[in-house]
Amino acid sequence: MSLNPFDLYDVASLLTEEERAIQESVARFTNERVLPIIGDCFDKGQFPKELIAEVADMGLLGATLPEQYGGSNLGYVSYGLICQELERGDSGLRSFVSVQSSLCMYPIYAYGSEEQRMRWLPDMAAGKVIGCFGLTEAHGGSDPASMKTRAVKDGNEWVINGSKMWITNAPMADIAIVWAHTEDGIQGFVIEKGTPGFSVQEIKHKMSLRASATGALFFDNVRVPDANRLPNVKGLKGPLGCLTQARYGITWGPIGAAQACLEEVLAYTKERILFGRPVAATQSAQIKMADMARRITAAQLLSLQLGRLKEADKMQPTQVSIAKWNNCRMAIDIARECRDLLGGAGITTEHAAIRHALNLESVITYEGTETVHQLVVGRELTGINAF
Ligand code: TGC
Ligand code: FAD
Repeated sequence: MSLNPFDLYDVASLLTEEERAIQESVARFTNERVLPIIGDCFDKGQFPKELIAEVADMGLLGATLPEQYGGSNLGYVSYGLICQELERGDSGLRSFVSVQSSLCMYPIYAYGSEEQRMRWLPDMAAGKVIGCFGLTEAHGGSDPASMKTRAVKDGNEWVINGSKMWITNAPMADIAIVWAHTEDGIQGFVIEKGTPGFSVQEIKHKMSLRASATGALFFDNVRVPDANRLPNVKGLKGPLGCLTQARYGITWGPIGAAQACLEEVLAYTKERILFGRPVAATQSAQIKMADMARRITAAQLLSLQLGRLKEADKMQPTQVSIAKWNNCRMAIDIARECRDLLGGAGITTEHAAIRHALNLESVITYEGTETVHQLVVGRELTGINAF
């Protein structure tokens, strides 16, 4: 019996029936609704907003949260598979779901009051309220503790000044989760669109994640009520805890991007006749594609075990760093090699490889650059902080 080239180790057999069903339904959505339009969205630099309602109807926003808050109460392996199948379509769509679920709904759920949960989460799960997450500032995203954004208490309100840069979903967000220094350490605030002094500027001319909306946030004496402060966390561990959630999902996403690239070159090299034989019949092309399959297989097993650790509440941030580093590196290398195997045809968005390769330049940078994750692992091994 021949093996599935995209699942050589039969990872599907390690999934529950529910997990397989979710993967299949998101895969169908990607094939039928995302792939036909995404090259065009990337060309035009547009996020496909028309898909938000469908993504919400499928229960993909806040998928791991309890149903009382609009979530789907799914396990973390299911969430990972959702990320994988969406990113097989495009990293931009997966980013939208990651930010909404792990960076916006998660902090409201984990650090918010019951009133805040009920106020925002059901509408966010329904895709009626879109969120963005403001941690990075222009002067140095790798070192968020150096943020300059400040919130000062004034009676029952907070006055926020500063700015945030490179914020996914910002141009279309109804609320922003913003992290600011206070007298009491870093705290999170929910800032609503239209609040006086709060403005958003779209970042244009991106060559990566073009089917995702990215912006900068500006706060000029923005006043928010104390009811919009997330009361249950203080310090850098608040935003870093959200990053751990999002990074976990990101370990799965690039597997989908790499699978899409491999699928494309397997078909292309069988059809492309050079020197009297298909490119797929050459030893060097086979070695390249075999090596891609090997790296994808290793990444699948890494993320699955990470997911099982997470479900058992045993996952450590260092383990997430290893998988984020490994799987982003695996996918960007594969996307670039696939672009090469497509020759000149590989440079347009008619084929997916260049779009994935360019997207992965962001994915390997955001949520902690490759270097940041290497240094997290180095710190774990040596006990010495080299940041
Ligand atoms: P450090 O001293 O290590 O830690 C400070 C406190 O935080 C705790 N902690 C964590 N908690 C949860 N998850 C983690 N991953 C954590 N890492 C650390 C830690 O225990 C400590 O708690 P406590 O109670 O002792 O105070 O902090 P550090 O200043 O040395 O920072 C280390 C470093 C460099 C790893 C951190 O600053 C870092 O991760 N930098 C990278 C920043 C980053 O990834 N930004 C991403 C912005 S969001 C984004 O990119 C979204 S992209 C869109 C999408 O997701 O699709
Ligand atoms: P810098 O931190 O300035 O890093 C520059 C270089 O220095 C990198 O190569 C880095 O690896 C290296 N470096 C850093 N520290 C060290 C060290 N100690 N030793 C050696 N080298 C080091 N942020 C948000 O808050 N919310 C979002 O929604 C969001 N979305 C994003 C979407 C996109 C498309 C992009 C590109 C970014 C997004 N980000 C977001 C920001 C992202 O998290 C940052 O870009 C990232 O954390 C890196 O920060 P930086 O760009 O300021 O680079």
